[in-house]
Amino acid sequence: MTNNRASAWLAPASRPQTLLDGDLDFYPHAIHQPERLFRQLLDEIPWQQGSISLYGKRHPIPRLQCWMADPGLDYRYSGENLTATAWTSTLAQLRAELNQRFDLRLNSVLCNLYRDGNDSMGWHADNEPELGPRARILSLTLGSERDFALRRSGESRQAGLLALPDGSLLDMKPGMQQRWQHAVPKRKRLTGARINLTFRCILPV
Ligand SMILES: O=C(O)CCC(=O)C(=O)O
Repeated sequence: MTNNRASAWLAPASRPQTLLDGDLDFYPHAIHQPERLFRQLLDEIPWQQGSISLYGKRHPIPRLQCWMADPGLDYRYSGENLTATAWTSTLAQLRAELNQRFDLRLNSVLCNLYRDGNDSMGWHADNEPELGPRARILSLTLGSERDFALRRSGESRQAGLLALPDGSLLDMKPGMQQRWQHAVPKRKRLTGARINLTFRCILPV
């Protein structure tokens, strides 16, 4: 057992499954002790109910969320302005480990809490201008397994479903957000909660 502070959460490096012609790397077991990390984050993150505007009316989004980022890095996402919350110690540590492992400069994370299978996320690509044209996004799943649906940009037909287990990591490579859209569909019978963390790098304006 290593006591190395640099690997408090990440499991030893492993080879990913490469999908979508190289646009997506999938690490099924990226976190050790994912249950502990899930419980800690459930408690530690100041979860908020966000809303979106549809035809002039505001509607609650079907999940809780929190935008955590370096100071001043606010984000416009799904028509909503997200104000940066300061890093919690756990997420600061996890970000440092991911930056080191993947040689990145991640400066923000969108945290989503799917309370049960009624919570979901609709089709979209993370292609906001703040991410630049070559966005690289690391997406971590903790808790209940959920399906990650994929379709090609500009098509309405679903191309596939990837089951994301507890402790898994997706490395969405530059170009994926331009070529693919993704969604987390409802699963009405599912009672367990899931946390998803999408670590991003917001570019200076
Ligand atoms: O929950 C997920 O796996 C997807 C999250 C997502 O698409 C996003 O945060 O933009």
